[in-house]
Amino acid sequence: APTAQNDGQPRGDAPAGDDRTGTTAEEIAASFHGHLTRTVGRPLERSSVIDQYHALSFTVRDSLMDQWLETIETYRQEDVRVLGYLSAEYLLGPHLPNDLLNLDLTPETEQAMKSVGFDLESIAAEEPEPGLGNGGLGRLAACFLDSLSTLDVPVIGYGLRYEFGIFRQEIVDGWQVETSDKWLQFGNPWEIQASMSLVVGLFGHTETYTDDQGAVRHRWVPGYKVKGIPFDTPIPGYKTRTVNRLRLWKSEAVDSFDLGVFNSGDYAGAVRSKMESETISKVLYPPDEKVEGKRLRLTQQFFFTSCSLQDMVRIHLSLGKPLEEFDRKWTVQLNDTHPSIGIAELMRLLMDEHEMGWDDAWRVTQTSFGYTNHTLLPEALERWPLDLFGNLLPRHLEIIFEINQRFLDDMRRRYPNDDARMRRMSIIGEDGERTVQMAHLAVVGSKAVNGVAELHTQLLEETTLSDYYEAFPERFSNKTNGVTPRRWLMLSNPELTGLINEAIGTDWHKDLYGLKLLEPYARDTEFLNRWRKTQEGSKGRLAAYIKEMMSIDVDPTSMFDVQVKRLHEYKRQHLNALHILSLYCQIKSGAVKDLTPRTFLFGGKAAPSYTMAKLIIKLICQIGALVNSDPQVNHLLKVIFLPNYSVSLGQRIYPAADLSEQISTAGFEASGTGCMKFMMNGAVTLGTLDGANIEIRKEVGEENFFLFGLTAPEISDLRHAGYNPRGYYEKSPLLREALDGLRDGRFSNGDRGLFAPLVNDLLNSDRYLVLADFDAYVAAQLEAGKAYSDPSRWGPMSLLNTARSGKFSSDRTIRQYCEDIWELPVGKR
Ligand code: T68
Repeated sequence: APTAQNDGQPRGDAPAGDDRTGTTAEEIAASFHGHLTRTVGRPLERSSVIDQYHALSFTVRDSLMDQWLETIETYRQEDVRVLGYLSAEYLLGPHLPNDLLNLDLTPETEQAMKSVGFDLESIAAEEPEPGLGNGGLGRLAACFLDSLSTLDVPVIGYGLRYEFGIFRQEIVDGWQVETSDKWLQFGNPWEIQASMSLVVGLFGHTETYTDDQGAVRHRWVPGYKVKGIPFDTPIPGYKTRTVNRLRLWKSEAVDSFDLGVFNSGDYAGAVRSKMESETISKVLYPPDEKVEGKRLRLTQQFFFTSCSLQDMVRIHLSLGKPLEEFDRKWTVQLNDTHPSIGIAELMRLLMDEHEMGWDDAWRVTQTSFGYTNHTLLPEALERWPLDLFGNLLPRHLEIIFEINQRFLDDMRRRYPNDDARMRRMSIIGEDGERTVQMAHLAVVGSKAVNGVAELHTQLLEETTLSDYYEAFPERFSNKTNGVTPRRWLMLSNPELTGLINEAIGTDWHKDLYGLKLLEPYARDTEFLNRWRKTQEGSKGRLAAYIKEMMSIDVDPTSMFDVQVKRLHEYKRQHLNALHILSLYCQIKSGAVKDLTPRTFLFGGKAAPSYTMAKLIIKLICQIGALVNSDPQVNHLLKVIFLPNYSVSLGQRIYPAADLSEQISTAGFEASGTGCMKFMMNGAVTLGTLDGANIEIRKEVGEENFFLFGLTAPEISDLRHAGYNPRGYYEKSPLLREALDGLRDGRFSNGDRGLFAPLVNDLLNSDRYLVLADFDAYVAAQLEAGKAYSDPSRWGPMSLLNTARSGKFSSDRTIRQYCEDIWELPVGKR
């Protein structure tokens, strides 16, 4: 049972009227001064920038609190339906500048800081980025929260409060080196600890007993218990009074210190339980190319999911509602399978703790959940070994067995004598080691299943989940991803935003389709000149950053060709690298003399255990060292690997990009979201027909997109027919020159061993068909270079990319989830 002192919701009287606290520069300065002296405890004259950052953050948080309380109070009084968004990751990025933008207080705050002799930008630069996510999936959750608040949709985002987020990446001698991310070390002014806690069980055994009414019931007797403590972060919408909450759970020992053990002289033993419990929310798992059955990972997933569902049940009961109506009050979205254990946990809570029968509990559960899939890679689908699962969560395994049995009985009636189908559809995998297949549990236990781009959803339906699609076609739908234009255009690119506002006003801030009004300016030479000047400004600022961080000069008038994303073989950063090597060889041999000058920019982290991805980083850095120092080449080419790619670094990069590299093997990138940020900022895409690229090309028009490569069906046919990469190597002189050079140590000071694993893999297996697409990629690159050198061609292309990016706002995505899955009204406040 929850040990809540209150209902976990901060209370307070909602202020009437529209007045916010501290909305003039004078009020902000006064509040800042107050926090600096009274909260932080430093006199103005002797305060450090980090002190100032804390004081200003508390100032901004104050102005969020009234609206926060008001939002909660409104939700309570209007008894609204609420979304519980469950995600193991939230890649939020810095709060301060974003919250100021959403509160519409940036100019006043700049002025206030100036009045006390400080600079807002330098203060904001002190914020450690909350990196509680790995990449696209975590960043999507963060964009969704911004859109949900902006559209006044009631949501609680639930997740884990990792003490250490995604590792920091340093590049040492061209190799990735990981260091830990101590984002909480100086405290986090944006979070508020709620005065309550919940208890989560682990391990132990199950029992069957007869209750007072003579009914046979089940219960779980956990062998171990941990406490979940909620930390809330306010999530303001853009120019709305809605402030939703992100609730992240920290794990603690139920009794942090065993005095009995301590008194008996076992000092280490006395703190062991505390340490073991706190380990659960200690560190974010970096995703590997292959998911591993690690018990701590399942423990993390169960811990935050159980806390979150218990919290929803608790709030539900505190409103005096029966649990039979849980699915009317709540809609629960699973961001991938990481929280899908919630399906068994809600069943357990309803049946074992609240005495509901199976059928009612199943109806409530199945109509509460929705599941979003983010990957087709078979090795990335979560499967837990049965013994590990049953040891940690014995009652949940029993429940899953029963769900599976009832489900398969049902299927056997629909598909008699089809054992192969039953084996394929079973939640319990029987190929090799027996496993719990979480994607199957998620589909069986949800009312709705969606993919994240049209192609991805189609492939889910036709391949990975085809049996389920056949059985329940009505459950499936597509929800193409989106990104928030507030952070990814207005905040990261204020100069372009200003230019757009001047031309078409500001309606697009909340309805990105409004950018369509820019289209006529594609024929306005004067406006296009200003468009280009604005982009050159962003490129100049990125060049200055590169100079400062890496002491390398890059030419802001060169074409900025950018690939930033996690390192993975399917994303094919090595295809990009091979093309650069080929250009280098052609310049050296004199085969190429004039070339549109290019700066190739890369950024992204490799999973620490992913050796090949780390070798690809080394390759890019090695090419950089070679090219950047060669006077015969470096006026035409520069190659930069920007270390520690993150949300804040992304905000510097997207506005400065001319060309957006989206070159994954068709059929492998579920959606991609970086592609959308580039497009909004006026970069032109060079890409394959994969993920959201297809929809980008459809929106922007094929004449404004550089397409290359095999299509998803072609890729799959080629693989089935028996793909032979060597054939492509033998046919393409450019490819041969680049790969031979790599193998012979031409680019690694004679070291033949260094890139041998990469070359061998490409020649002998090349799972992602890099060689098959190489020549087409080179041709598309040539075309893009030519287009860039003609401003009268490039200018309209760039502008039309921004003008036609309206579909890729996460506001559109959220509206679709609200209408089709969540049954939530949008923008009613
Ligand atoms: C990404 N997935 C997809 N996964 O790769 C990308 N995985 O195409 C899509 O745009 C994005 O999701 C949003 O839908 C991920 O980012 C992970 O980060 C991840 C984390 C843990 C375990 C497995």
